[in-house]
Amino acid sequence: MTTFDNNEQTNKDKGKDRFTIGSYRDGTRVSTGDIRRFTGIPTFLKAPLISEVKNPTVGIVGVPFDGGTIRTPGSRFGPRAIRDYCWRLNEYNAELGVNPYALHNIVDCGDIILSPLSLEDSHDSIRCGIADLIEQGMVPISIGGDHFIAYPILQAIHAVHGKISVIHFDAHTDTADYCYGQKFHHGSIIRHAVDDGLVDGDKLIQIGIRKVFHDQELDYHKDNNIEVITARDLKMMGPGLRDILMDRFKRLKDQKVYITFDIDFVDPTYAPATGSPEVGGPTSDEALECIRALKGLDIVGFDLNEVSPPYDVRDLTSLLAAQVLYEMVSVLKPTN
Ligand SMILES: [Mn+2]
Repeated sequence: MTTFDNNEQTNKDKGKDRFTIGSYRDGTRVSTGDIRRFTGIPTFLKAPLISEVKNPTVGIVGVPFDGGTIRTPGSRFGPRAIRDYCWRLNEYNAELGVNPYALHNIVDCGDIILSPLSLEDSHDSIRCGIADLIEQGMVPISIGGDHFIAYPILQAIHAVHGKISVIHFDAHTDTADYCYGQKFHHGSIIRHAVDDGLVDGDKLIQIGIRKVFHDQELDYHKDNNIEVITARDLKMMGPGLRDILMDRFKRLKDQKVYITFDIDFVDPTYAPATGSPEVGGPTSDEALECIRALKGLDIVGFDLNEVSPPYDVRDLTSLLAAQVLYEMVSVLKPTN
């Protein structure tokens, strides 16, 4: 009977961890460290479900809400597509020299159930859902959905950790005011986070900005001492980008830091599937280096938003988003 090693990185003892062809019972849960990872039920990072783990420490949850989108919806399908593409990942992160699966009890928490017809109800569902994960001892990583989801998440984070620092990756500032007569939408969440006192402006860093809608837009940033690192600034940092950013982040060293990552931060060549693509952005390599630069910070949560699979090309955006998610868990301080 033919058998195979089922773990390409850690299976040192050839006599152990072997399986037999045709064992479908074995294949319903297939981890990232398993060469059969293109099979099995897809979960975020091919992690077990929350119900399968005793003491989960990192909870990844889908937030399939795109009712905050101004023009181009579709990101409600983001969590599903990103789960599907996590089969490309493996366990060991060679760039950072870590195996995040060994440092954390990572679980897939399923999706927050919400109403596509009510921004108000969905706001409450997201806030309560994230609060619940934190209460259970998990660092929450939320997969959108449009960028509106970051606002109720920040409220839940603030309720536990108090005032936090925020690093915001995006092509846009998301500090717009009313739109179609509505105060709350995916382009105004950062303004609300600052105005509500969830984060102080001088503890907020925005990275990748390249679309400024009018000449007064950055006045809000000056008034609130918000640091802006534009896409051009990033490009000028060159190949030493990771170290330069790490240096810039040092001022947040003693703070609790929350990271919000809009996939439109990345150039549409690498991430075409998003509702508000802006050319002139970072490459996929530069985007991953930006995440790696977060290592060492006291990170209390992440979100990854605005992946809109209906606009994808050969699943490029889902592939990148899965890798971004993997880099996120790779920079978290050990939680178990
Ligand atoms: Mn955004």
